[in-house]
Amino acid sequence: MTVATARAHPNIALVKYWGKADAASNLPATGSLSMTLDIFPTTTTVRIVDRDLDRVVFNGAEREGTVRDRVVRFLDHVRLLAGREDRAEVITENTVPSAAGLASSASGFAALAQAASTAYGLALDDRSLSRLARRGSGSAARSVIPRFAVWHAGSDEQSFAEPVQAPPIEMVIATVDAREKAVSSRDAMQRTAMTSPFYPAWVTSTAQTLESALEACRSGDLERLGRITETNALRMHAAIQGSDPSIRYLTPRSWAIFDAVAQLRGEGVLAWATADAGPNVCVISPPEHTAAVAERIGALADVVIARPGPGVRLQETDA
Ligand code: 2P0
Repeated sequence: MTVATARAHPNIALVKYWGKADAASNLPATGSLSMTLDIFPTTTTVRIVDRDLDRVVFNGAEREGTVRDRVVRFLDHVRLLAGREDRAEVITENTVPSAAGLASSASGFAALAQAASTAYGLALDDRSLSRLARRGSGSAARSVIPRFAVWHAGSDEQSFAEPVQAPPIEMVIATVDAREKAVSSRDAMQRTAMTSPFYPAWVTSTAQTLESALEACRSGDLERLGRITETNALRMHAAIQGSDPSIRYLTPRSWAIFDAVAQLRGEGVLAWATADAGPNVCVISPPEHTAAVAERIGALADVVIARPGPGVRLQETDA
């Protein structure tokens, strides 16, 4: 096959990935746990072409510079695996509204891993595909997997994501601020590891937290998983804020949402908040409580509801 199209969705971590054991092959310092969303897919077509250079088109615009370089480095790895040298055209349509503040690197590199490996004639199993996506962006390893995924720390061979069973959860995503963040997660992760005195405690505690979260998943203990999710996110932000120079992603509006979620819990609504490397807040709840969460949080920010979604899939290529 010389052309392939694949689609993948973003994921939000319940136990976060924040820090690398190895930057070259993108091995995480700790494992993480996530929900793949059913909204905002990224669709990528990779076509082998008779050209001297790779071509990268994102939402209709040809890209040069760092975005293209990162895609070319990824294609170089696929070519190494496939023992090929021919160039490719990569056409990506990303539907994450920039206003939603969700990163597109997870869905983007998951879709690219599937499309590129197929176009270059590699038939990868799920583990190998997740390991490949990991090299593009750590969190992309998890977007290969449907619904809920655990991404393991360890060696290159060990560090893939695989499915886990979890209690029924939906997510209310609150957009607090859609502007591009001041410090990218890749840079902030590195600064945290290099300068935050809380980083070693973050790594040690998160390894234990992941074990507890997996236990909560196995026993279907939603309340335990919810508490773990909120605590783990706040610990990550504490470690980030401990960097020098300090980085602060959460704004007063983010904290207002955390407060509203705590208030909802006080009223008997099961809801827990998490936030990534930016001010937006995601709130998990069982399906029967999602409407109450969306209504309360919707008074503070724009909200959209996400449910557990599909893993990466090949699609028909148009034209
Ligand atoms: C996560 N984040 O677990 C964490 C929580 C953001 C906050 O994974 O350098 O874009 O490409 O491996 O995957 C964002 O980091 O970083 C991220 P790279 P990535 O979802």
